[in-house]
Amino acid sequence: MISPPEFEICLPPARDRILLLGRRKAGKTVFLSRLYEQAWRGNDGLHMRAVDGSLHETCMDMVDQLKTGLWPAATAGSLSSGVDVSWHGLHTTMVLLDYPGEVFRRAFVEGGGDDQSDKLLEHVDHAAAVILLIDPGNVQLGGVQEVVDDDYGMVQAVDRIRQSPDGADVPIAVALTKCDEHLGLVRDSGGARGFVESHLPNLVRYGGRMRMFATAAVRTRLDALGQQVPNTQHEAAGLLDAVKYCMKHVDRQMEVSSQRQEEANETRRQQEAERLDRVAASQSQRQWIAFWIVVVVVALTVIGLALVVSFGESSAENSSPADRVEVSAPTSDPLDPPPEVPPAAANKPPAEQSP
Ligand SMILES: Nc1nc2c(ncn2[C@@H]2O[C@H](COP(=O)(O)OP(=O)(O)OP(=O)(O)O)[C@@H](O)[C@H]2O)c(=O)[nH]1
Ligand SMILES: [Mg+2]
Repeated sequence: MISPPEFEICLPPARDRILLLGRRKAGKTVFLSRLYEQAWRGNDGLHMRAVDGSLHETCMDMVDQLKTGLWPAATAGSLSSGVDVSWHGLHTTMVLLDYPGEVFRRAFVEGGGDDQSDKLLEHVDHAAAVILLIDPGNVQLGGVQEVVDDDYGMVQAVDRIRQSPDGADVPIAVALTKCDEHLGLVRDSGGARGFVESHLPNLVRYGGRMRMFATAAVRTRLDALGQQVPNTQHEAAGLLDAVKYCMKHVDRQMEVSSQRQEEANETRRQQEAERLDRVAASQSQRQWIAFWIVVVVVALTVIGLALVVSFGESSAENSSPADRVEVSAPTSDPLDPPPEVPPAAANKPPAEQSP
């Protein structure tokens, strides 16, 4: 029986996806659908095509809904889809992912442990590029718990990325969302970088090299009831720039990742071959040992039998005269004088003979 491998090579996870990370209401769904719609049209050079139709349809439905002045409902389930991305001769397949913002909180603030947040962490470990979606309105005006998501939660996320294999070079773009509305806040801090540095200094400390973008997936207008509703008449701003920044670095990142995978596969193949060699060697060693045991046993048996036989013969030869002397009745030599008859026997009259 072939024993299991002695140890496994731990392959670094393949980095094959652009990930949008953001808390609840950060603007993930609006960002993703507008980004996809813009890139699907491809006017700006960057083109995206969902591999399966569901993401394409969901994004287009969402954009349609925004056009009618409706915001999306909070995302209930996770949606991920492969997307072919091409830009300036670079072609990559990536996974775009949308999920409920609560999952982000559970994964990065509450320590995970449930299926959905574990899945999100797995996506993070496979990220070739990450876009952090942060609503500046939440950072500056949100309650403590809401700010914790963007401050502590984001720090946890970038730290995980930076500490993971090859994570130091994963491009991280920080997209400040809803800048149609919050542009004033961002400007007051000296722009997107200034805003992040002054309001989220730990993000910069743990994230290292990152690029900040002020983005607006839609503009807003007031409806008849005085509510802010989406206005899609203007182009989205900054979405494609964030993805292009990622694309510039992602190619190299994915190359390194696939090289590592290849090297790890090669090492694993070699170790497997060595293990099989060892198994075969020990099997043949065992067979030889069994063979020699049989040979020795047979040889000893033959020698033993031969000894018994030869001992029997020689003892038969050696022991006959003696036996004869001891066993046979003593014979008298004809030359010997007749044995003396005891006097009583000599005088005894001969027994009467019957007629
Ligand atoms: N002004 C403005 N508001 C936006 C924009 N994008 C999103 N919003 C607002 O932010 C809200 C949340 O946006 P979503 O895209 O649903 O946020 P999300 O991150 O997907 O939220 P969950 O699905 O709950 O995690 C929307 O209902 C809008 O009110 C934008 O580009 N500009
Ligand atoms: Mg959503």
